[in-house]
Amino acid sequence: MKDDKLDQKYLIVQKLINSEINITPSVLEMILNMDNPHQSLELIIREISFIPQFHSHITPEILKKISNQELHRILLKKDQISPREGFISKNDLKINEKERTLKASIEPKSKLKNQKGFSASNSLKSKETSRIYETTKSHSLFRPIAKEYDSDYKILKDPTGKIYTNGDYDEFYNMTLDKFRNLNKLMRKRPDVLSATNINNILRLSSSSDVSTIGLVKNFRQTKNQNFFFEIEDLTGSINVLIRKDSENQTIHNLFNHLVYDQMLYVQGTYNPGDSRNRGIIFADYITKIDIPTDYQPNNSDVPLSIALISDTHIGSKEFEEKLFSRFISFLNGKLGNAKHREMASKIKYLVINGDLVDGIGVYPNQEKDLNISDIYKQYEKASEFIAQIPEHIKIFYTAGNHEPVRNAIPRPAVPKKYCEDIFDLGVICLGNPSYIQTHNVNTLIYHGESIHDLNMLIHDFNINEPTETMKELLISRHLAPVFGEKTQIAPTDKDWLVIDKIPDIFHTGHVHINGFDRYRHVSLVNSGCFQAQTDFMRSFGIIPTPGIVPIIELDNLRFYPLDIKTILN
Ligand code: D5M
Ligand code: FE
Ligand code: ZN
Repeated sequence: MKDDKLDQKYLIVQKLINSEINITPSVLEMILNMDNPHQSLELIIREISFIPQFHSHITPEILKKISNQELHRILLKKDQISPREGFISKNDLKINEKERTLKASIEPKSKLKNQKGFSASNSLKSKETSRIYETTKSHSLFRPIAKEYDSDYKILKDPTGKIYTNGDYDEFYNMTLDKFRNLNKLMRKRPDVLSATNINNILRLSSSSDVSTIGLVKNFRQTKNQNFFFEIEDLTGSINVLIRKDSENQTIHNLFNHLVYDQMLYVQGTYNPGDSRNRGIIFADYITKIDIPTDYQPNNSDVPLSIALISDTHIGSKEFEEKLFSRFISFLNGKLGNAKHREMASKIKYLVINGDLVDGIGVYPNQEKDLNISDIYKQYEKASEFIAQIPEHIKIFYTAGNHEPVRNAIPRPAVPKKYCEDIFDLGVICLGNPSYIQTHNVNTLIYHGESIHDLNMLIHDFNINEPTETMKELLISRHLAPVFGEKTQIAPTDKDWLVIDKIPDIFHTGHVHINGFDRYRHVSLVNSGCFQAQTDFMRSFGIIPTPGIVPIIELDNLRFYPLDIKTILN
């Protein structure tokens, strides 16, 4: 081979590496034999990106899909080659079965879906759904890495089908019992909880003693002298607790400031038995909530994939930000933004839609005037039109928010198939609220966020603009709706589905329509904002939503990017 041909070959292979395209030796040779290999290659790349079967390998078979005439037209138009018809004849393009594919692209080493050959990936696709398979129509350089990997997920928890309730007293009782038992178990895992006695056993003591116990907060107030007074109860009784305000410990002040009824506390101190006039009381020197360990180590994936988290699109509402949402879908298809955006989109393997996908009907009084689609089936039809445009290699999980056509009380089952059959058929996994999923080893707790407002109302430090602060308190409580009897409707079920027994790696909420990103003890906290502009209802509350910002989390290192769709240039 002449030196300049070797150089050409080197440059062409480099270009293919940069474009993450594989090529067979015969096609490479064919291109090198053209008059202007570089321009020809570019034309071929552009043209084959329109071929649905093209994945990431230029093979004779793929070239065959470009009709002779078409290829001639492209190549001749630019005067690239003399019309040496032979090289694109059917015979010349016959696939050589033994031909080895040149590894021009840097393929991930493990868990490749198509390790045995590139043809496998095509056959794996197309069965499951009718979502789009090729995402590269207008961006020949968009080759999603995520397409190279099989999805690897588990539904760890989904209340759907397990939460029927009659609303009777026994069910409330059983749920509270379950809440107590589970939270008690979690509290006892703390290393500083050495021994904890039943409250009834403490009440029986007749002399002053050192004690420790665990209970749910029944009452609390600050006394005249600004000391903190609590009453806690367990399954055996209730007891008063006092902790001095002059305690050195700032965390006690924070704990008290963030206290709500029904939260679980561990109390350690000296018990002073009562007398005929006063009940016994614990003078506490140490109090704590359950919390999560300071050294919690999150799980991560060993493959470079990402999860995108959205919620509150409110399709059917006049305020649905349709253009913004379409832009997000273009982004997922590698058709929005620059190379960096395409790289980000390329890794997305999972998408969570955390409730309020549709605006629903009859969710609040006079909702009709806020709707431009007032039929729930048509709202879902519209939703499925969008979802159908999401690349098929992205696995979608959809949980039920308070606008979905399903009961309002939590835990809430998945939207019944009769409403969203099209979405089911597109391979979307419909789940209840809350749900727990595992994607490539990373655990995500998906909760719409109903109780966030309750905590914001009850705790001065919290407000709607900083949802992750409230989310931290939910984690510290190890419960998604720690306070009972506020605005959040909680359905009585024998098991308390709202206990956070398993520490999530990602905790995802929506509902407030305001983005938030933070970390708490290595747990990623995300509120995914919305795709709905401010409604009259929000205006009346002074709520300023943050539509079009999508949190994307890399599963291999848990780094997150708040992708602001509004600011991406085309
Ligand atoms: O919630 C729409 C918006 O209204 C969102 O910003 C949360 C807010 N919202 C919802 N419920 C409440 C309560 N109970 N108090 C205060 N603010 C609330 P959506 O669920 O989409 O209708
Ligand atoms: Fe919403
Ligand atoms: Zn909501």
